[in-house]
Amino acid sequence: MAYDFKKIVGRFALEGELVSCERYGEGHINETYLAVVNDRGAEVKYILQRINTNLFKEPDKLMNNIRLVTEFSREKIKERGGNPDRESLSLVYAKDGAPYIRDEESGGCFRVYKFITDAIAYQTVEKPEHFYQSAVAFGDFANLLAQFDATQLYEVLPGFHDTVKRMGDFERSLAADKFGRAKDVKKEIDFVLARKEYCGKIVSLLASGKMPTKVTHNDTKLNNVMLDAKTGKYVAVIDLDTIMPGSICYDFGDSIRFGCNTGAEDEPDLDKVHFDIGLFETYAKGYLGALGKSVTPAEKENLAFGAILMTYECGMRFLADYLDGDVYFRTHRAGQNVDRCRTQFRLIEEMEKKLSEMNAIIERN
Ligand code: ADP
Ligand code: GN1
Ligand code: MG
Repeated sequence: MAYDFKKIVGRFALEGELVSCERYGEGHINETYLAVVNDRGAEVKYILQRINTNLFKEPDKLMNNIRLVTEFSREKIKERGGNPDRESLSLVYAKDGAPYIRDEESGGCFRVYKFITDAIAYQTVEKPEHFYQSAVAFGDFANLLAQFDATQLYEVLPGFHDTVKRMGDFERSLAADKFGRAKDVKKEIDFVLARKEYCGKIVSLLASGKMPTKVTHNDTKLNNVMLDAKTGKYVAVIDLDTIMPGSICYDFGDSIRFGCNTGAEDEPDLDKVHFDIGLFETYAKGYLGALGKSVTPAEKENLAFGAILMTYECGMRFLADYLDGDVYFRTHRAGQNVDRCRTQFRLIEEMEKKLSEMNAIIERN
């Protein structure tokens, strides 16, 4: 789809003339663009995103969450003497004051963020120190939001990490088998079904109150943190679409799922895909160190299991999306969602063998 970017960017309260607007980043959900503006001779960058409204059906509510969270975190960062434009995702509001616009021509909903300069969102762990920094970033982010009034937040994607619900969705995709693809992924389907007992564990701990429900990020991949291009230190946590009530076991687990993989999330050669327990310890140190005493015993007991659960959930979602015809996660080639689910299942097999070692690491950190 070709958009009239000049017109779209022109509706936001920013100075200057649009020079270029190109696709950017490797997110699976939104359409992200790097917009470069010439402001009286100086080039200023912005992130323009078309919000995925297939998924976020109520952009008003989504964007109100993001407005509240970013305004809150900007204030907190100012209080601690930091630079809010760099250390927090910062919205550029539309000229009418709204946090996003609806483009009449394309029907698309667009938002603009200030570009976080001199920082990188890594796709894989190139240095353990980077992974450590992402752990501290998500830990600090959780601390920052601990004082945020969660009742203000709308649950944009209800049951996002409710694995019992996710299993229901998976079974519906399997029963429908819309494209006759189930026969090609029998082994993968059996892998999911054999582990159904994983689904209810954290959900029921939260429901019974044995584990606290907290404001969580819920999409804690390494490429959702910006690290300083020079020092490698963390700068900001980004991708705030999924901030909702949840468990820190989800946030911890999702970081491990992505970052402790020695291969890419969609690596077709499974010989390259292993669970790196050294990186697990690196992340645990950073995350638990940042969270300090706020972690409860029930959370601590389930952090390592959370890594298996989040990997299982994500693998199940990739497989369900393959069965549904690749409609949810952005794909660039045929079979990419199958490759993605296979890497997740390889990681699970290895984590299952190392669960007691993983728990021991959590214990000593
Ligand atoms: P998605 O929801 O599709 O994952 P993200 O919000 O994570 O979209 O953005 C995709 C990518 O764009 C990020 O991984 C990062 O590389 C880049 N990005 C997003 N926001 C910013 C920002 N404010 N400054 C610099 N880069 C950004
Ligand atoms: C999506 O938006 P992105 O690429 O950061 C997805 C996550 C998955 C992840 C798998 C809103 O994250 O839940 O874990 O892909 N986000 C949403 O890489 O569904
Ligand atoms: Mg992202």
